[in-house]
Amino acid sequence: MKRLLALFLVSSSCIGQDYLNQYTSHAEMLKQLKQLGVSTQEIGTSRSGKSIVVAQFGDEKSPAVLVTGNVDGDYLVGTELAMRLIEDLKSGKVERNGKSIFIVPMPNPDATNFILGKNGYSTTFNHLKIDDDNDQKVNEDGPNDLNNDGLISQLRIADNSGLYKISDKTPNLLVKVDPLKNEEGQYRVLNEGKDDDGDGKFDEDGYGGVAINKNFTYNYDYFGVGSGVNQASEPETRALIDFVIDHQNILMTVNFSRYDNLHKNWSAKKVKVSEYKRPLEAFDKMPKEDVDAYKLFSNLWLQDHKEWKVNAENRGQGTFHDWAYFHGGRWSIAANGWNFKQIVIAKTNADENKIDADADAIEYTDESKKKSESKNLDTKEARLMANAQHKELQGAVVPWTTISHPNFLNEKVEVGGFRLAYLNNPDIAVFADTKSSEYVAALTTLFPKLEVTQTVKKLGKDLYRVTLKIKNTGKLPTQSAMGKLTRWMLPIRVQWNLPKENFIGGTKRTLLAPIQAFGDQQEIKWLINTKGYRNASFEISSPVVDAVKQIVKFGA
Ligand SMILES: [Ca+2]
Ligand SMILES: [Ca+2]
Ligand SMILES: [Ca+2]
Ligand SMILES: [Ca+2]
Repeated sequence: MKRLLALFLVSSSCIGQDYLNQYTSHAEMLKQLKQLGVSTQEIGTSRSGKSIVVAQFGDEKSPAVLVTGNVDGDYLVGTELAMRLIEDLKSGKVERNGKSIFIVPMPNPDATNFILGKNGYSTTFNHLKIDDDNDQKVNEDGPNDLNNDGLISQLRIADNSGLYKISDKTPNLLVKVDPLKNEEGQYRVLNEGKDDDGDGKFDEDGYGGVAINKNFTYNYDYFGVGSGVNQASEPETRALIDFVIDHQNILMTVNFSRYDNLHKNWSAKKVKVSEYKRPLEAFDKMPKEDVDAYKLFSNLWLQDHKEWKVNAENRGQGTFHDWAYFHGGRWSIAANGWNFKQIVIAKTNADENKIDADADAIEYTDESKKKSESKNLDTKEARLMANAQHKELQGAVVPWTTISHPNFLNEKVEVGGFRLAYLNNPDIAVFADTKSSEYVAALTTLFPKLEVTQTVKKLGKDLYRVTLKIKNTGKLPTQSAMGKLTRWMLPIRVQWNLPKENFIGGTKRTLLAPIQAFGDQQEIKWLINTKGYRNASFEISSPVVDAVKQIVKFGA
């Protein structure tokens, strides 16, 4: 709904309309979920009391995928893709193949609403009032709107020792100088602000708080900026952790975020779990067994997003997606919601907006590519700049204007450049063709699936041997190796309905080692005293695998 509105605005005129209004606020999210008639529950509230909701498709206990949008806070795109998935599931545009899908579209509502608030200052922090720089003052120095245009953008200060210069090809764009080419800088670049409390530091203690995507327990950044007083100190963090722990049926999480582990997978150990040296150290890499699954997740994504040029980190410190795998034991995917290669530059303005052949633009070049190619690389900033111009996006890129700055009285200071939120969150038409909903739907086809064949043999009076061949015909193993290690993904269990006394060989309840994907199987035998029973039944299941129930007939 929001998307339709945005398309309308862009196609007619958006003069005077902050382009960020295209993005969904907390109140709008709740309203849209209600209008769609989606089943939701509150799983927690943010520091400022805003509800964190999960939308649920399918039942509570079936094998499931958990999708989160924008745990980061400043990656508003994530929420849009999560809302798009909810619409697409509701309308039947995408299937879930009998699996359940849980979606938390806005896990960090305080940061989201702050960005969508009065000046669009981009933050990852929740509303907790905290003294970031230990000067016994709280939130005393955040960014300032120095040119009173209602936006927080950038400052550039004329300085030959600065790291930035004006692009030869795109005059409004600053690019980094190449020290190896002995290029001279023209500007220092800072965010728009001043030293409000005179402590010599700029914007060191602004709004909030704790960055939720730095507050999870795995690889936590102790005393880091925004990581919180301790792991999982925040209600938003605990809401997600509790939800995953309470739902053993979540096989995987998909996180639309600033991180990406699809274009570049996590690194893996060279050995299998069984070869790990004891005592086990903290798991900094994934075990060898799990590599193929992540390749599968990548390949599915790359089918539709191969041309993307992704420089995002594949892991962070204290992030949700790292936690979900390395502590939670679930498959965990981090995917960017958009890429600058999606920004199409109108051909009619080709000369004005020409952005290729910009040899200055080295900031985003891929060093692994050949040198000759790097000369033709365009950059995220250049395309964003061209897009803002072409679409006349209000509040995305700001013309440079000179101001008098209290901390740089004798220097030439200008305000302008990029509004910081724009660097992560473009005009939403840009990511209209991200196949995010289709991707999540495709993931639901990968789940492990059991096929069971039974052989019953009479060995004597009331004595039978039952052999079960349990095959996994799915594309993922029945347990991740990490899930087995952390014990947060449960093994397959075979459970009989006969009393335990009737088992002469084997047991009433049996836990199985992981069954690998694509047809791997295990064979298990029981010796059963059937006295008093003409048949029995068993159930084979785990929270992440659909149960198989069969009856075994004795006699005949
Ligand atoms: Ca302070
Ligand atoms: Ca401003
Ligand atoms: Ca201070
Ligand atoms: Ca200060």
